[in-house]
This record gives sequence, structure tokens and C-alpha cells, in this order.
Amino acid sequence: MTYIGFWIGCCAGLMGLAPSGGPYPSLPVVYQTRPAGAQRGTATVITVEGINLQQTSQLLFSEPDVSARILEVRDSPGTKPPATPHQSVRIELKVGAAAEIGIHGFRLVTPFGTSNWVPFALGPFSEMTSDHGNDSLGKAAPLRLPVTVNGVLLQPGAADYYAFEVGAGDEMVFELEASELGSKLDSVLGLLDPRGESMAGNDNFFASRTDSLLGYKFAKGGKYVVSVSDAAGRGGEDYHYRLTAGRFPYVTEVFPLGITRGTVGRARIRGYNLGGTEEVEVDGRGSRREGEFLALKIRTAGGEALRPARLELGNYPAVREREPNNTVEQAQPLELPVTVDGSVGDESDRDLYRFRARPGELIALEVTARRLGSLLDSFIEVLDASGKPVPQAVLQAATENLVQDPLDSRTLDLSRLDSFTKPEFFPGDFVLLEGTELVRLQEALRQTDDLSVAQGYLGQRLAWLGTTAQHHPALARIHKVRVLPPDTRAVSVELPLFRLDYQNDDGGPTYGKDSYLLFTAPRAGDYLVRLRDLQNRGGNRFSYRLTLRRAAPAFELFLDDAFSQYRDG
Ligand SMILES: [Ca+2]
Ligand SMILES: [Ca+2]
Ligand SMILES: [Ca+2]
Ligand SMILES: [Ca+2]
Repeated sequence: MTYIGFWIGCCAGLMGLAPSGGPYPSLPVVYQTRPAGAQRGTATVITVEGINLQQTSQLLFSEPDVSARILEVRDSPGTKPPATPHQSVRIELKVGAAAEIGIHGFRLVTPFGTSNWVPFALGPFSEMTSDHGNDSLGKAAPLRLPVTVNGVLLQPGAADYYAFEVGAGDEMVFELEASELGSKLDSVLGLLDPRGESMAGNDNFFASRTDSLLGYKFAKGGKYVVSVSDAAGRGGEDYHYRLTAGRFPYVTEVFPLGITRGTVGRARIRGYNLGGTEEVEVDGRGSRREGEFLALKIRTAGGEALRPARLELGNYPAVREREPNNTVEQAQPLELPVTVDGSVGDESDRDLYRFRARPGELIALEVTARRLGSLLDSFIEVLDASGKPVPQAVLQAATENLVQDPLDSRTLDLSRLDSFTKPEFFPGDFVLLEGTELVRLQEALRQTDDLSVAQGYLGQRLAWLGTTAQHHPALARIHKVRVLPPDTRAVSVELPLFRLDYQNDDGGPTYGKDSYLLFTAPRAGDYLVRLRDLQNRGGNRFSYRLTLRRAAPAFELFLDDAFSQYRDG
């Protein structure tokens, strides 16, 4: 979207919210902040642009050690009636030397209300603003390291170039922040030698965002160039970024990804400029609430790492994975409840663990990996002691339909499932999408313009019995199904019977790519859980935590004659 397009989009979106129906919406909206960050321990003047900011009186910042003074508010030039006038606000930010570095944010306060949340970064290094004159190798802007550059990739297809000098043996880190600052940039970093030859590059370094990171040890000293571009060759006002470059410590891997609450342990670290530090202490004591993550500041012989590590504070005893564990015979035995710290070391790695269950016992299996920055997209299965999948349920189709439109993985809206004249779907019905995703109806079509709606959580579709909410193409086959015990035989020859084993890819809303599965042991004995990467990838950054615990059936989900299923509360 262009600058103007975005601005119109804001207005259109807010028209409905304007209480008086006046000529333009009354709520303050910020759509741009330049620069989008500042160095701690300094005063920086920033310019905030938006609408309805005329009487901005205050800036509320999330980090307490930041104070703000409104210097000037003026109408931006170039807006003519009937367009909504927009304003630019100059603000002096004073950031204390002890402020936490990282992404914070602020809101502007006006008599019309409080603005949207505006992300804003605080960094430890001196800052500079790119002047847009550096769009070719020959015009590379010089960097005095360490530094954070605030830049914008204005022209589609363009790249920004920065020159720097290094000594022989220097290990340099280039970190690009954009996605968490509201930028549309899908950054690519390139490293070029003095002749312009490519030496290294990075597109997406992190698991869940499009930002880049590049570390490089220079064998020869001299002058080099780093470039910033967009992966799809796009550009515009909202393609801003912060590039931090220097010889600072940066941790790229931590293992394990968590620690048991109340204990102290050690973690192995890898990264750049760590001064030989390979292990750090992790302190899991202190009074953090349930479900909170630990932001571990990492102190190395080379200094404090630029970013903290995100670790899980677990509730159960932790054990380390023991390889080899790729086969049924090699499966590592576990005593519940337990958290295993493991990793998928390469594309062929399969991690098997053995556990014992009583008949009817409900066991929750949960992976925490992607949520902690691991690249793993976990997939878990429960197998019997001989390594065969354990069947969970049989789905007997009662009707078969086609859905015209494609279905996004996150939407609740199932569009037109039903015929108006002969309704077949009712709230509470189970519906199987494309034979792979089991959803339950919250609402069914009643009027011609109504849509059927799936049950959801936090606005996202819930998939039942270990299935995963997915994208489905146009003309997907859907079946209304009955959920029956796993040993049920076919009762209909016209309509298909689907078998669901105990397995899970993604655990649902709030789990991201991490897995979650509830397993009801059909009989007493040993079972196995097998974990791998969904795309059969693996490597150093594919670590995980796998927790197995006995679950309390907090509430009964449904009861279909002989078969009941619980979701763990
Ligand atoms: Ca990228
Ligand atoms: Ca492994
Ligand atoms: Ca293994
Ligand atoms: Ca997954």
C-alpha cells in the first residue's frame, strides 16, 4: 500500500468509529514515526505523523525511564480539503542510560482520545539516519561502528548501501529490525567486498519474522559494504528499518530452551563475539507467574549479548534427550511428569520417547519450540509399544458437500455449507474439511445471507482431535461427521469413513507451529511419542522442549454415545 493508500485506509477504517459523524474521524491515529528508535542515555527528537494529533498533550511510553516533551504540532503541508488534515508532531525523547534495550512503544494522548500503539526501539549504540543518497555501491554511506542506522527503502527495487572498515580477524554482526517496528520490509542483507562481489547474505534469520541477521568473520582487514534490500523488490514510505552493525556479542542459539521453575542450571550458547563463553548460568528462581517466559540477559566474556534469550520457565523436572533414539528399540524412557530438552539434529532425526500409562489415563503432550525462537515446526505422534500409530477415533461421514471458496487457516467463517431449503448442519455438528481438519460448528446457516461459523478461540478456528487448522483450496470436500470409537466398523457404504490417529502438527491458537495433543491411553502399557520436523528439516537451531504430564479432564467436550473426548483445562 502506498503512503496515501495507507492514510485513506486509516480514515475509512475509523469513519465507523467517529461518534458525531463529522467530516473526519475524531480519534487520533499515528501512521509514521521517524526515527523509529533511539539510543538510551540520550535525548532524541522524533517526528510523529498522523491525523487528529492537533492537541497532542502527552506521550505515554512503555519503558518508565523515558520522558517526552512535545516541541511542536503543525499541520503537514500538502493536504487540501476535503482530505482529512494530518499533522506532524515533533517530540523530544529523553531516554535514561539504564532503560531496557529492545522494542518498546508509546501512545499519544489528545483530547479526542489516545492514539494507536506505536512500536519504538531503544538501542545501546549511537544512531544515524540514512539520507537516501546511498542507493548505489559507489555512494555507500560510511558507518562508524558500532552504530544503528535508521533507514527507509523508498524506491521499489532499490537497495541501501553502507561502507565500513574492519581489521583482520574481526567478527562483525549486522542485525536488521523492521517487522516488529510496523515496517512492511521483508529485509535481505548482503555483504560485498571492495569490488562489489557478494561474500555472504541473509534473508530471513528468525523463525517467525522476515528480518535478517548476518555474522561474518573477516579474514582480511579493509573496507567492505553491507546492503539492505527487500526480498520482493518493493519499497515505499513504510519500508523503514533499523540496521545495527558492529563487533558486539550476539547469541544465536541457547540450549536448553528452558529451565524448571525454582532451579538454577546452565545453558550452552553459540553466537558471535562471545569471547570464548560457551555456557551461562540460568536462574529459574524468583516469583514469575504461570505461563511467563524468562528473558535471560546473557553475559559473556565479550560483554552482554545485544538481545536476551527467551526461555521457558517449566513446571516439571527436566531431562536431556539422549541420542540415538530414532527407533522403537532406542526410545528413551521417561517418568511423568517430565520435560525433555532435545533437538532435531538433521533431516533424518526422529526422536522417540517411551512412557507408561494406565488404562483411560489422559496425558497431555506439548512442544515448546517455535515460541522460543527455534526453527522447528514440530509434529508429534503417539505410537504403541511396537511402533504402530494408536487410533483415536473414527469419523463416519453423514453428508458430503463442496465448498466454493478457498478457506484461510485462521478464519472462523465457513461460508455457505448448507442449502437454505434443506438445512443439514446444526450448531455443535462436527465437520471434516478436506478429510484432514475437524471443526465444530458454532452457528449454522439459517437465513439466505447467513454463514456457517466454526468454533474458535481468540478469533482463530479450533481444530479438534489433534487435527490442524489449514488453508483449504476452492471446491474443498467437506463432510458432516459423527465421531465414533476407534474400533467402529463402517456402517455406510455410500459415505466415507475417516480414521484419526493420535498425532498433531500445530496445537491451535496461541501455539503457533508448536504441537499439543491429548492422549487417552486405550489400555495399560508402554507407549511411544515420536517427534520430528513437519518438513523433515533439522539442525543446530531446531531445539525443543517436550512436556508429558497427566492431564485433568477439566470439562467434557462432547459425548457421542460410546465415545467421549476431553480437552485439558
Ligand atoms: Ca527477509
Ligand atoms: Ca534428536
Ligand atoms: Ca533422534
Ligand atoms: Ca507444527
